Amino acid sequence: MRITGIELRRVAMPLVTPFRTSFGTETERDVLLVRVVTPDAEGWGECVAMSDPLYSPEYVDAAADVLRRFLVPALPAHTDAHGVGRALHPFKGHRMAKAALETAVLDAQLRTSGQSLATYLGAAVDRVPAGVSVGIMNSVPELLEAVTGYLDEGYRRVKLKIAPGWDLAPTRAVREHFGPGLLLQVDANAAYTLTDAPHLAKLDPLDLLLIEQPLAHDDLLQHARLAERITTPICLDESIESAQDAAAAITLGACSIVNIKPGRVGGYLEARRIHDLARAHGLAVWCGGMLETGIGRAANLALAALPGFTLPGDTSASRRYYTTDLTPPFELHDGHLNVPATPGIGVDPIPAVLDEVTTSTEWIPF
Ligand code: NPQ
Ligand code: MG
Repeated sequence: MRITGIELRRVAMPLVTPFRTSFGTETERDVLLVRVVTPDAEGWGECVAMSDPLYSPEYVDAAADVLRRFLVPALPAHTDAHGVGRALHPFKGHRMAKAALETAVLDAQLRTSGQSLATYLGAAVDRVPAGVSVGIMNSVPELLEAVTGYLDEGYRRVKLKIAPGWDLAPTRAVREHFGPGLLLQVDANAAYTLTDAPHLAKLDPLDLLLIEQPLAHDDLLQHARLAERITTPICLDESIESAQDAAAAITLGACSIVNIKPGRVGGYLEARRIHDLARAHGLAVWCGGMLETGIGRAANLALAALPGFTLPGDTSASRRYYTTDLTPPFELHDGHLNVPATPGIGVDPIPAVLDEVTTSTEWIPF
């Protein structure tokens, strides 16, 4: 496949409601899109980096910078998704930027060959159950009202964001209000330390599916220690940036479940390697979310359709985050989202919407 040029496009997407986590509150999603142009097709990739380096060291301006100065110039004019991985390998880190570029190339490649991303990755199903991530609220009644609304929409699993001062009481309230049948889990986004183990152990009776990333992103060892002191299964998110990290976590006993986010691990090919590794070791995986627009959401649904994704993911409907999505909106059907079946990621941005939210574009010729 010959690349004729690559566009970097920044878009500003207002969120339907502020999203609060242990690391901050977001009101607008600042998204970097990569568009790869070839003679036969265009491909899209969405960079999941945030404006500020709060979730991980990456941030949008840095992703745009490394793409324009290093990653895009390193690509051969004739390449495919595996070739992108090889060309970018010498550059350390910047997995979110790499993922966006590799995904755009993969999308163009699959559109050219007429194959869907789901089929290419090895999808086993054509729809996936939808979970929802619920931000930190000002009060328990406000939280119960929000969860009620999501359950009324059909969501099959609820994840509560927690932080010191907003953990036991809200989680217990949700469990008591909605009963033992609710699939419930929590996400700390690295807000605790190992000295909090006795406190986190108080979540044990609440029958949670998992606790996600309780400790620091760069501390597998402490997670392994924590796993011996609580019964709630530990799931890692921020700590897993590669299949190598996943292998280390499994060996150490740092987690029994992995949240796979293609952006965080450098793309869909590495995401599939983690899926394969986890499956071979009997660990469950699920597909995380980074408040993607329809572009990233479509591709995540293809991944979430793989057979090892045995827990519902943070693959929510478009309207969970956006009043107007960049693509035709993803909607819940009986608590599920359909996996796109047309070539590549299976969706296109709506030109008028895209123009409306674009804040800058940059064309890099080949
Ligand atoms: C997580 N996502 O699993 C993340 C973290 C997260 C759906 O809970 C802007 C951009 C705000 C990305 C807030 C969910 C964000 C963001 C939270 C990602 O840890
Ligand atoms: Mg998380």
